[in-house]
Amino acid sequence: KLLCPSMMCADFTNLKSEVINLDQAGIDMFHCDVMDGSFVPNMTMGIMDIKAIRGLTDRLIDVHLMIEDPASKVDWFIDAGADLIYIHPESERYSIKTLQHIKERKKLAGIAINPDTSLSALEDILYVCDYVLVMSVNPGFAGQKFIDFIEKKIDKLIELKKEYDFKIVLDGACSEPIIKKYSKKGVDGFILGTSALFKDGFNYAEKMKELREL
Ligand code: S6P
Ligand code: MG
Repeated sequence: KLLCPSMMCADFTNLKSEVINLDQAGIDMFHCDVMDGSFVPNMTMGIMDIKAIRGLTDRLIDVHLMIEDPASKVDWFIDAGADLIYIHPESERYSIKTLQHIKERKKLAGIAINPDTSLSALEDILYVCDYVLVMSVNPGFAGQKFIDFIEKKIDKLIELKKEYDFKIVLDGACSEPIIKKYSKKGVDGFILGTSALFKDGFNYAEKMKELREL
């Protein structure tokens, strides 16, 4: 399974050692949450943070864009060093066009789906997705409660994986029991925030070993 630390949960006063420690602990992908204070009621990481992380690691970096009008900004994040960009179809009228643009730039393209959003209107978009990020909290903050009814969406997506070629990643309150349950079902990856990795003394190497074994 893909284990992706949510960098907004890291200690930014020590960003360099956080990146190096997480890299050495064997994480798969650095998850960078970008918010604009408009699509979601918060602001977190930006282009400079992504550039800084890019300079410190060869591992994959994904950027989760929780912003209005992502089409006009995806290039900024690709130029900053992102390998995978998630856009929200809720804030992008031409998702397929934007995802194709990401792929033309030789990067991985993903959609992120809010708990409110049903899959029924999104099926055609799956043709051009390398990744689908299912939100199991309302986007904006770490440390929220897991929204259980997204399980139905996950089950449908696991069915749809037989027809389309994408990976499913779960984002929001991914605790040990959730990771265990959903990886058994067929979810490919998990975003690790305060529920699984950034806690208990922050020994990343030890925690990552535990999480791998789940
Ligand atoms: C939320 C963001 C997420 C969180 C992550 C935190 O808007 O997209 O990536 O950072 O879910 O994890 P946790 O375990 O604190 O909920
Ligand atoms: Mg996220």
